[in-house]
Amino acid sequence: MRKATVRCPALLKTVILTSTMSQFLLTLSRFTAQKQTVDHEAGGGLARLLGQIGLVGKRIAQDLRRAGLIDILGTTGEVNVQGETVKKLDEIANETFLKVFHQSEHVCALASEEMEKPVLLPENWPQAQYMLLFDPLDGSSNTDCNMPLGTIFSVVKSKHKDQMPTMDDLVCNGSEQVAAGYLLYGASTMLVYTIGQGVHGFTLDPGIGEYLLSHEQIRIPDRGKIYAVNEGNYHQWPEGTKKYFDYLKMKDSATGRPYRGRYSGCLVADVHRILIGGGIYLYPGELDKPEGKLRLLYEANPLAWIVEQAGGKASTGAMRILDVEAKQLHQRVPLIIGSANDVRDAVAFNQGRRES
Ligand code: AHM
Ligand code: MG
Repeated sequence: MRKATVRCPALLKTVILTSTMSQFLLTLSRFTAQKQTVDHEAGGGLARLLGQIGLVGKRIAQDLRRAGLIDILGTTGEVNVQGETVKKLDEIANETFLKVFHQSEHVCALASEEMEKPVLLPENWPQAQYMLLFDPLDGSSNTDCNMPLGTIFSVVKSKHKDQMPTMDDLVCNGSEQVAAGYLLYGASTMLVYTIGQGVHGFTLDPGIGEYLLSHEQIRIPDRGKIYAVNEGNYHQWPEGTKKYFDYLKMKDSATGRPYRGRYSGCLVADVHRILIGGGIYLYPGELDKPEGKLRLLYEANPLAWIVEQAGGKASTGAMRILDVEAKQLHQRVPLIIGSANDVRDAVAFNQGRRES
C-alpha cells in the first residue's frame, strides 16, 4: 500500500496518508479536466459528461437516502421490456437520467434497461457527439430493504460526425466504449470510471456535494479469496460451472481454499468489492437460459472494461466480453468477471479443460 506522510498544521502533527486517501482534495471535475491535458479526445466534452453523470448520481443518492420516508418504495405495477417488475425507484432513476440529459450539449442519444427503445435527442445534435447507455438502478430487488444499489453507464461516440445517429447505432460492441463506469450507493456514494487510462474512484462528500478523488489508479489483485454468485441456481448451471464451485469450496490451504461466499444481489456492489479486494463474480448461463441474466450493452460491457483497465478479466466462459458482437439493445450474456487468475480458472473449468 502506498503511504505518504504529510505535516498537518491544524492537528499540529504529522499524519500518514494511505493510497486510498488522496493527498490533496481533487474534485471529479478538476481531475477529469487535468486528464484533458493528456488526452484531448477523451477530455473536454467527455469530462463534462462525466460531471453530468455525477449529478444524476447525487439526485439518485438523495432519493435513496430518504426512500423509507416518502412513497417511493415498492413497484409501479408495470413490467419492463425484460419481463421484470418495475420498481418505483427504477422509474425515478431512469427519469433522472432523462431530465439531466434532455438538454445536454454532449449526449445525442440515450438507451436504458428501463426503456424498450432508445431516446434520440436531435435537438442536441450536432454539438452533442456521444451516446449514453445505462442501467439506472442496478440491483433493484434491494430497494425495499435498504441494501446497496448501483447505476452502470457506458459511453460511445456517435458513428458519423455529420449525421444524427439512428436507434440501431446504439447497438455497439464493448470495444467501442470511450468511457464506462458505475455509481455505487452504499454506506457512501462512489463514482468509479475509466476512459481507457486506468480506473479512478471518487467518493461523494455529502457535506459539500462534491465527488472527491479517493481511489486513484485502482488495481485488482491477481487472485482473491471470495466468490459472488447466486448459488440458488446451482442445479441449473452447466457441469463445468458446478465443478468450479465444488473446487472453490474444497479445503486446500496452498491455493487459499475454501473461498468465502459474498453475494449482495447488486452487481455493482459485488463487482466493486472484487475490484478493491480481488475474487470472482459469476452470473453464468443456465440450462434453460444459456444466455444468462445480465445485459451486454449496459451491464457487462462497462464493467468488463473497468475490470480489464484495473488488470482483471471478464469472459462469457467462451470468449472475452469486450469481443462479443452486439446484436440487440437488450441482449443478455453470461458473465464471469474479476481477478485475472480466478477468471482464468473459471473459464478452464467451464470449457472442460480442468476438473480439479
Ligand atoms: P437489475 O439490473 O434488474 O437489478 O438486475 C441485475 C441484478 C444484478 O445487480 C444482480 O447481480 C443480479 O441481477 C441478481 O439476480 P438474482 O436475483 O437472480 O441473483
Ligand atoms: Mg442491473
